[in-house]
Amino acid sequence: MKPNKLHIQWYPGHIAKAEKQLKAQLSLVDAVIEVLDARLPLSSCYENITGLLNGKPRLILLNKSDLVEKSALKGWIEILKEKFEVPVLMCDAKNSKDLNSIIKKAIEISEPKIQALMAKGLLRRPARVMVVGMPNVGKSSIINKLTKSSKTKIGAKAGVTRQQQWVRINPQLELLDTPGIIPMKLEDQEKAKKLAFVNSISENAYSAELVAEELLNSLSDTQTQTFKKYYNLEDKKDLTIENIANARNWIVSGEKPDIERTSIYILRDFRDGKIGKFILDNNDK
Ligand SMILES: Nc1nc2c(ncn2[C@@H]2O[C@H](COP(=O)(O)OP(=O)(O)O)[C@@H](O)[C@H]2O)c(=O)[nH]1
Ligand SMILES: [Mg+2]
Repeated sequence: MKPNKLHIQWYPGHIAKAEKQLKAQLSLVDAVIEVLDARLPLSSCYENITGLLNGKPRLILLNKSDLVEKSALKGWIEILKEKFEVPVLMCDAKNSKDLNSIIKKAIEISEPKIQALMAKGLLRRPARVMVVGMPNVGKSSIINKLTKSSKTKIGAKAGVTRQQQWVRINPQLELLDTPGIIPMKLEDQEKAKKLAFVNSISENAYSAELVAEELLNSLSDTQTQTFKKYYNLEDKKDLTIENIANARNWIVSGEKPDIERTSIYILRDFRDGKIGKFILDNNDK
């Protein structure tokens, strides 16, 4: 039996451990690149990041830009710049075209830190940065792209755990090759739901049916039309899992709509960007 209300669970023990690990990684770098999912410019942000960074500069990347409308995303870039007072770039990690501007910006935001070291009499060294973000936003993809642009692994530095490798991107920039995973504190269930829509939350924490149902219910009128069109659903029919199952003929032996399979397909089609380009956050809250 499925529970009839979506509640996404999390595990406080894991959070404490993740936070500790993230803090250890952050102590090694001059600046961070925070990766967000462009479909959730607000909900994939980590509220406590400024506390955790303790003044370290941050560059925000709105990744998966290929899955949203460019014009809408440009608006969001301005909103985030104003809200957080940090540079914000869009990014498509499936592509290499954004790499140069990311590298350039990462060097730029780290420069004051390097200048401060030099003012203390130290020699100039490359800026050290790391990528952080919630699960599945594209951290590893971005690290891979950046790393491929330069293959110089420079190994562990003193005081660095053996698994932590640094990659020299260019003479001015070194990247930690392991991403910092932002611990999920899901007090805010509205946010948790949205993160589940884009697969940022472990699928063990919820039932596909409830998440698919919430996704369908959360859509704007225009987005609902886009879904109906994709699944060939008549306009007069409501956008429900059952109606989609019937329209697609996803039926279990006998005549019953296969709700479970349909839910999984809806989430997969949505996450793959097959249905359309959607931004799921609103700027009014
Ligand atoms: N469409 C699209 N998919 C992406 C992009 N970046 C990453 N992905 C996909 O998102 C999933 C999670 O990416 P990954 O780099 O493993 O995320 P991580 O958990 O943050 O390290 C993978 O299936 C990637 O192929 C992007 O810019 N666009
Ligand atoms: Mg990863």
